[in-house]
Amino acid sequence: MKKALIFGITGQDGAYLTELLLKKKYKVFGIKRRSSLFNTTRIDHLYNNKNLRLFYGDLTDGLFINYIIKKTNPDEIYNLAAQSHVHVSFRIPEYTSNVNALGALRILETIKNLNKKIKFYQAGTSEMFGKVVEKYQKENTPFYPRSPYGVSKVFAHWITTNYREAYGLFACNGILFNHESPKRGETFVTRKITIGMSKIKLGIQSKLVLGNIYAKRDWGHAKDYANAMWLILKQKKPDDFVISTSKTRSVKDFINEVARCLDIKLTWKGTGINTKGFDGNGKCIIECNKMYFRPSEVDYLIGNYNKAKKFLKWKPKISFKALVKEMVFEDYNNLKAKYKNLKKSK
Ligand code: NAP
Ligand code: F7E
Repeated sequence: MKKALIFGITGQDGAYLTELLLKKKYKVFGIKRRSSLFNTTRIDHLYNNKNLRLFYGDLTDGLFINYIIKKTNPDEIYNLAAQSHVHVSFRIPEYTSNVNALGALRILETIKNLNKKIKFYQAGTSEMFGKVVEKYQKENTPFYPRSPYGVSKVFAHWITTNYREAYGLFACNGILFNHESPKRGETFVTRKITIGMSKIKLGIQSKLVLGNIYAKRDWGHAKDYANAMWLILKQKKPDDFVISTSKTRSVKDFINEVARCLDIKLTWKGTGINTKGFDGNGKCIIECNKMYFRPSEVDYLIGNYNKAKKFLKWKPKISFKALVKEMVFEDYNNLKAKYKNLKKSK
């Protein structure tokens, strides 16, 4: 039985990857952080699976990392743990770097010292391309990160490459473009929109306030992307892969698709930060505020996933429309049920 150790198991990707690995009959060890509230909601449905075991731990704690890798001695390690919010990284750059950059180094150094046969996956990101220097970003497109988050991930990328070249580790970088799902964190823009607009439709929120709605992203589904992570470690030789859909859309396009799913007749007026969205009754339901703008922004991302297609036989299966529909359906129905129960209990 293959053993996998997942750092970041309680996050969006951790949940999809755990489902996949358990289905493939892996024994899965996962690291969860100590928190004053429950933080295992995304994997609670897997709790009774006898092949899943969770440990408390933190990527900032080198002693723990050494202990847990020694104890579990996995075949594969997936490093999905990160302070993953770009805007927040401007406020806590040192912590972001400690977790995202040094965290990866701590794992690699332990693998090097304990068991060089362990395969390692590093969760890299399109944010490394930042102010893009090529129309379609691929594995050898130069990086130009635009946030402490992006910079921390560039370090993690190159230290992974360095340990592969210097010590012969089976260490791989996935360079994943934005991927979303109903399990997406609620402060990322897609989930903020599906929740906010569902609440507006249900009459429990009057307005959705956003930042730069003209930024463009290449959005895929997290389930497809978790599958790519597993395929990357299945290769004969360690390598790096871009995972994307090769389509780009603005945040405004995402809002329009959500409005369509919720049957909200949305019209727009104004430009730039003064852009406003109105419902069928002429009521302003969307506006922009400077507080959600970043000190430096990534305006445009679109990936070229040809290498993954060729070597991993991977391609995205879930379309943009299906992704938005699934997210809206989940949020709208859960909020409707919650709101109904709240009304009853009053
Ligand atoms: P996420 O939902 O924010 O999950 C991050 C995970 O890391 C959570 O389990 C979190 O624990 C854990 N974590 C945070 N700080 C930690 C620490 N100090 N020690 C141990 N664990 C810690 O992120 P995601 O969307 O699943 O993304 C997974 C990985 O892929 C991240 O590294 C992210 O940077 C990267 N990535 C994401 C995307 C995307 O579009 N989703 C694209 C490219 C790359 P809690 O649950 O306790 O917070
Ligand atoms: O922002 C704009 C914002 O926070 C997307 C992380 O998973 O993907 C994610 O990073 C865009 C940006 O994702 C709001 O300025 C407008 O241009 O959803 P986001 P992100 O920054 O692209 C990459 C690949 C990762 O690796 C990261 O870990 O939307 N935007 N208004 C807003 N963004 C947020 N969060 N909130 C707003 O109100």
